[in-house]
Amino acid sequence: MLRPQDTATRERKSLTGLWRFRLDGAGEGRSAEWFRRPLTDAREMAVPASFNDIAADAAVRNYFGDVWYQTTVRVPRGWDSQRIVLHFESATHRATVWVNDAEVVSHEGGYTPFEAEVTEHVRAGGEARITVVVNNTLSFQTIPPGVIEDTPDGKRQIYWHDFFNYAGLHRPVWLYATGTAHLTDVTVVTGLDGANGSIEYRTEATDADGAQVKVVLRDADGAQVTTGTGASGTLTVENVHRWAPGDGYLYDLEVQLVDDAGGVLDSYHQSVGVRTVAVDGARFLINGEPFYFTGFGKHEDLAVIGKGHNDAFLVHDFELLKWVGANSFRASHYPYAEAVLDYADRQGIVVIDETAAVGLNMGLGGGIFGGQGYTTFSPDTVNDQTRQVHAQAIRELVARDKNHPSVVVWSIANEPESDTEGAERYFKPLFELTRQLDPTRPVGFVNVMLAPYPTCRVSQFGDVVMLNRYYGWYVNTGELKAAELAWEQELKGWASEGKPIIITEYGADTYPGLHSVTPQPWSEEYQVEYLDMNHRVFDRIDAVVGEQVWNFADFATTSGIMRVGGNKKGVFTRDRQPKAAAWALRRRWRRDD
Ligand code: BDP
Repeated sequence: MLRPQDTATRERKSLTGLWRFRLDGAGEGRSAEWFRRPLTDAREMAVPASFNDIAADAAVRNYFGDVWYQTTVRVPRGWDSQRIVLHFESATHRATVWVNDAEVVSHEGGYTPFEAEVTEHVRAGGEARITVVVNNTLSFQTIPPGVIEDTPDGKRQIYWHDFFNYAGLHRPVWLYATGTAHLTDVTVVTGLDGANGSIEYRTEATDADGAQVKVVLRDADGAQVTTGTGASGTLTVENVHRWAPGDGYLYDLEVQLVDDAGGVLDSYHQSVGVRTVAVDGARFLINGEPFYFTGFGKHEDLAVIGKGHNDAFLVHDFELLKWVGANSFRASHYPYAEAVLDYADRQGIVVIDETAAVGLNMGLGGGIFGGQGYTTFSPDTVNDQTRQVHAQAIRELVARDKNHPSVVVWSIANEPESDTEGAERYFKPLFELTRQLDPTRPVGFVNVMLAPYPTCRVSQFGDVVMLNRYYGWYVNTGELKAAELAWEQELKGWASEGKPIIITEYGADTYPGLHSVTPQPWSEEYQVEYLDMNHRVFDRIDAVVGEQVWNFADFATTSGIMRVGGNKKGVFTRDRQPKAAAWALRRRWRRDD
């Protein structure tokens, strides 16, 4: 699937704005066919945004079930005899879409795009009613998983991940037009050979019999570098300007479908960063050079709009990443909006890209999330069907993000149970699938503290070891000396495996403005000392090739006695003000400035 673009042959119309919106607590909308007419009893709702925090109403915030969105769009009159497509960048966690009275598409999974051709249901110049039912319930057969429990005061949605289950239409929605003969996919794989670069490209097209593919590569100034013909091929870029961390240099590959007479039937622009990624022993190499990750695990999380994409915060967050000296982040714990990855490409920020497989670990339930007493891998809980859904999530992630130079690792899950036979059986085929889909990038998963060295049975499948550890927070709380000893001992064990180790989470909840002379947990001083302790340990272990603090900013979670207005492990507050730790990290990560 190609992302909607405006090109010489393609045109798109944004459907963002205010839509009609209605909760469907009784679950009657589908059988009553609400899509057939204007939604009654509707309120207005912003798209893109999570719906949860927009209405000042606990019943909306905590709602789970079907919600209905509807808008009316005027199809551009110039789109006569064009192929017209309706495209959603995401719908969390699943959706079914109607155009006027016709059902056009359903999609499972809250963070990847889907679309439907709607040519036969609309008319250029005419109006079309678009209705979407979005459903946000989580079960053992969804990614991420959850369960609905009966309680004395009704049903309750439980899940095992530590962020609020924001839902809705989080990202832009588009109507776009192409010619009948059109490109459907472009893949690029880049290589380096001394001063030269190579770009291997593959294209797919539909209704394009007799048409030829031509490609034109231009540099960042728009000057033509080279051309090629054929549905696939390899281009050589002499004296290539490499894409590198801190130098987001991009070429533009224009792919054209051309008819016999030389007429351009379709034109699509794919940006290309020429770089290589490899694991060599315990080193992580970008362009053949050892790379050390500095940065954070992040979230898509903002006041009021929840997981709604926002360009102002996109730019601001990257400004803060640079200010603090971060060269990378993990798209924890789900695929982020495509605009984020495009921006990372342009800014030269490195990304660990993750599926939404978070919370496949019922052992984590206690204390934080409530749900207890479940077995993770069993025929009744996370099972073969879940694995199919998980596999599809991996397919859609790789299909969407395969061309981003910023993406250097696929993380197929965060903190699943990984010390059991069930886990080993569940994950082995998913690693194989990911490698088959993309043999060019290292694959890993993020290991949890409950499966410390040497008990993990899943890390054997990874090219890199990714660890989330909270020595000095969840264990050895307030005891940084004991934490340092225990942490170093475990890390030495992992280092003996000979793979690169990325610390994908370490962090301490910190209430901004809370201070203590003798650093106590929750104070700004403790967060600084906690990070310093971790850094001393990392600096003593050569196999550690990266440190990503949990978290970039404070974020919303379900309520509970372990969370004070959400998770407070942010180095920045939710509104992006620095805690003392931000300055400390800046001193460490920008020490050469
Ligand atoms: C890890 C999770 C992350 C949590 C974090 C924490 O990967 O999502 O928010 O710990 O407890 O378990 O703060």
